[in-house]
Amino acid sequence: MNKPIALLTITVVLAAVSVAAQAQSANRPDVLFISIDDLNDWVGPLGGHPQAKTPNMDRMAELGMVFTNAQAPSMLCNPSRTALMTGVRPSTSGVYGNQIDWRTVERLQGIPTLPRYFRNEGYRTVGAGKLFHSSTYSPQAFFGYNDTTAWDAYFPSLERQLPDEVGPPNRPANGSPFSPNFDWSPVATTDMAMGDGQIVTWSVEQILAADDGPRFNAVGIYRPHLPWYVPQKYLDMHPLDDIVLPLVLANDLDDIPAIALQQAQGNDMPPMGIHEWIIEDTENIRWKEGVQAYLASVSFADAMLGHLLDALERSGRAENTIIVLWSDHGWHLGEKARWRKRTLWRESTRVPLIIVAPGVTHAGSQTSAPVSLLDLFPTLAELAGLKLPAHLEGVSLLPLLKDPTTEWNRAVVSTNGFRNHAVANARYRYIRYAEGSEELYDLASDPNEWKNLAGDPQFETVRAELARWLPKHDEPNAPDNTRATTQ
Ligand SMILES: [Ca+2]
Repeated sequence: MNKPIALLTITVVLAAVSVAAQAQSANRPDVLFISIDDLNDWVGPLGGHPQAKTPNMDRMAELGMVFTNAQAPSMLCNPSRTALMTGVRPSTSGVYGNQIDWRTVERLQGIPTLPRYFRNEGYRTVGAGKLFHSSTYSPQAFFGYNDTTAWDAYFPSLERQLPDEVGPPNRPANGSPFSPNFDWSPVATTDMAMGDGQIVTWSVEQILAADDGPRFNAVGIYRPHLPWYVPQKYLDMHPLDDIVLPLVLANDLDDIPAIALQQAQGNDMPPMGIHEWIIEDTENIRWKEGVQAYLASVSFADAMLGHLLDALERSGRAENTIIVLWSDHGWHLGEKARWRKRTLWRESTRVPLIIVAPGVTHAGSQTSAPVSLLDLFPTLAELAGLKLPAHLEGVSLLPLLKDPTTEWNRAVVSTNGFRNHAVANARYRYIRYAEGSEELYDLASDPNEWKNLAGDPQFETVRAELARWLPKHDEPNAPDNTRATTQ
């Protein structure tokens, strides 16, 4: 072969490779990545509360696949979100609390976060609202730990993930003795003037924007995070007199290790635990008001989701867009005499997870296979046809998305601080605390986790099988290095 022909051949080959790369990039699916903060299983597709009204989550469930046994990597915003976004477990990174800026943690240096990874691969990445951990805005407050290298555009800004919003004139409006954040109230404003309304308005513009190439649109909806301020119409959807309270067993805590109660109580605020204050009102009006306000906040968040799904339909790109909806952890509203999160019980660890992947998922499908939010990074990378980074500790859910009956002999771990873990498989949940005490629940016969079976010799094989999945390594706490205080 003479030289000119060789050069010509090389040029033609290079051009062909380049065209192929562009074609591959152009064919890659878009991703619409939606998180809803502090959303527990009180949503239509999971049936955690009989009065949940979430028509848009129901609609999304009809489009794709619902995971009915999805577990959070941790039960607090920062460790859960950091794990999802980096693909690294809390027990590997040492990020267990909200006071740790993951960006400075040694073990996570050089690891691309999920949106950064998609950006590196040629995606246009845009984000709005709380995606990485962030506290509400105030002049003194800390803004959060966004990956500022991950985005082509961000609302309100790379440094500030949450916009201002209107609250009631006096806080707390519910008369609670706790921080002004533990509050609920109707607010006299429109949906789109709310913080989430502003986030969704901006995100809808991004979804409708005409541009070429694959895009990764991320939207962080903040409600039902406290405070539960929503327009009155959402409270009207859940009349106070009809509110059904969660089931609570009177002596439920008698078979729980002392360390579990200490950890749960440590998250309440002095001088009195939240649940004590709630049930001080023997008519249960406070409890009903709290449940009503949470259900109303969930319905508000659902309405926000509806705007995003509508925009995607209008954009003409729905047929080539993967939609994923997730929450960072659950929430107690009185179950086990607890409010808030940060426990290893199912109310804290179980999260909504819905994935719509055109051409992959089947409409209206669901699976009870145990999965973790850690699995989202590899799943989305594989769905987009990208090479999986080596550092990921989750697994791709693609086999389940294709076929919900795929055999799935896995168990997944949720972590609440150093060496405190819960392990969930298809039927049981096993909890082990740092000092060695344990809980074991059979969800098939005891979905409320009332009867601790950890000491029952009949379940020794079950206990041992679950214990096998505990992390082999527990990284010590990374040092607190910020002023963040909210959850
Ligand atoms: Ca019990």
